[in-house]
Amino acid sequence: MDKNKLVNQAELIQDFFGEDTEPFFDKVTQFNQLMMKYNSAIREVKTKLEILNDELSFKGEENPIESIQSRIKKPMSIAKKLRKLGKPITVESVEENLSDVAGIRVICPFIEDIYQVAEMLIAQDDIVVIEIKDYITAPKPNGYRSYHMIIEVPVFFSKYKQPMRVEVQIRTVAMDFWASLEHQLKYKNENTKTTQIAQELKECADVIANTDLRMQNLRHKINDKPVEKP
Ligand code: 0O2
Repeated sequence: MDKNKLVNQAELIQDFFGEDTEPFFDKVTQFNQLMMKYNSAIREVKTKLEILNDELSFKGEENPIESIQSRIKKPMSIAKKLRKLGKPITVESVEENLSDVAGIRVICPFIEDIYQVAEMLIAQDDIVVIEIKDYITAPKPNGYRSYHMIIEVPVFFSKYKQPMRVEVQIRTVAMDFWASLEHQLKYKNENTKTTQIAQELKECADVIANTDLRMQNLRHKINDKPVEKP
């Protein structure tokens, strides 16, 4: 941002609060700069995924990616998570302790597409894998399924390059449907913790997982590939 604009904003805030707001203003600027960096990292990873999808589509293969969503964690969620981890709520602490400020969700048509997308991304030599959690092979007890990766991608700024962490969640359309609704229900109502509702949610997740597998097998039958047992 241009320096005069920053000084003007600082003066405005100072007038508004009627006291020395420099420390506050510094922190806000530092925080916004960090969020700008996470946004840039999201753009880098999103572009990589879009290129992979375009290339496969060009080769005449079926698109492994249905859609890509992204989000930057909100300041309040960042603060809550740092508090939960018992870490200081400072800008430095965000970079040091959180890996999911920048998040990308990749929605794939079929289960096998998830692993193909993950492999293609990991194979790129500027990507460093920090952590993988495969909640498809080992679903969460509540039925949640998704493939999670924490990766580091280098982002080139005007005077330096910085590796930035991004959380990538990859899941099928069906897994996403379940996770979105379960998230909504959990957010709206604490009752989802009651055994009966939790049990029903888990059953729905299992039905969906079975449907995912059947759809994949149908794809194999149509394309003359080996069929997997549920
Ligand atoms: P948001 O708003 O999506 O960012 P941690 O992230 O370290 O607190 P954990 O369990 O070690 O927690 O990380 P994990 O398992 O990789 O899960 C992180 C994210 O996965 C969550 O982010 C959710 O987006 C998603 N997720 C994990 N479990 C569930 C689940 O049971 N149901 C649904 N709907 N989503 C889930 P956040 O930070 O919780 O939320």
